Amino acid sequence: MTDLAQWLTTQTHDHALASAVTSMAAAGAEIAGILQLAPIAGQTGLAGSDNVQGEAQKALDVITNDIVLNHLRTNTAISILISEELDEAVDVSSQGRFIVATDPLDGSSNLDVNATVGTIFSILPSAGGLLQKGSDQLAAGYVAYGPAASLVVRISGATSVFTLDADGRWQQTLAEAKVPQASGEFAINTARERFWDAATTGYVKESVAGETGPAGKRYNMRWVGSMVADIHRILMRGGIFLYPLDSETASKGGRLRLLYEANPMAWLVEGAGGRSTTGRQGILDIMPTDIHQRVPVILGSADEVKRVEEWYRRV
Ligand code: P6P
Repeated sequence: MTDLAQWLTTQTHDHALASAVTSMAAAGAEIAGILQLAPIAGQTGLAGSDNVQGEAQKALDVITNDIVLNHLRTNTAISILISEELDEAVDVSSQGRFIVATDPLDGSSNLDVNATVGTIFSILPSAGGLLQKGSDQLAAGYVAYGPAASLVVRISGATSVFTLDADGRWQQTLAEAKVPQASGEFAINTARERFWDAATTGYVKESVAGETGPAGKRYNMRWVGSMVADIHRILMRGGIFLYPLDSETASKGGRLRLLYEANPMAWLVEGAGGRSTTGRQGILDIMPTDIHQRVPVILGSADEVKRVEEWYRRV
């Protein structure tokens, strides 16, 4: 079985870039161990502080951010860390060639109910500065802490999946993830319907109409409320994830963050043959204006994403 180190040699000749991925994978392996015991250690509660998003930080949001930072500080290839949990970008190594943007524990509100959460990361060239398009990413990945710990990572080729073994090593369990072009499964928080725009409303209504409607097939709905869990399902069996711009999130530009949620997920999904958009623009084409910028996120099976884009052209 191929492990992460062996796979990386087939994906890049840039040992420094490979080491940046390796550092994030090592942080993920350490976090996996901590999460398994967190309820016993009493670490699923609040930290008593808020992050830059104004969201109450879980103790593990802070702990996992520190773990990521500790791993990156040992790697001179890393120049800067951008994190959901840090108001400002943090300098790591002056001669580093890569910027890492991360959500160290996405979906942490699900920790209390033991649902899958994750660490998401994006790796960009330091030369490009803090604000670069997603298409400038050099690598991206996430670790899904579920029944198994899964590392999903892409440099510039295929999106590949690794599973953490009993010795703490990442063993390749899927060489090339493929998002099926067609799907009958959508993921959206339907409790927000009253805030949706006409395109989202039209797309969901068509899907719910099933065989009797214009889509002409039956749909199912899944929503974990943890982006890593929902995206991993879509990478594994297809589907479409929607957190569209709505009347409540419009003033902030959307709900999910561009640099360390939308961009890395778009990189991974497109590397697996899927498609990503805000509804009106490709996610990877967005020029960021702020390191914590929020954007609408619609991504997954190409046929479904194209149907949403058609709705945005129509209304
Ligand atoms: P809602 C988790 O807080 C998160 O940032 C994503 O992981 C997830 O997809 C989304 O928010 C869930 O949002 O509105 O359903 O709680």
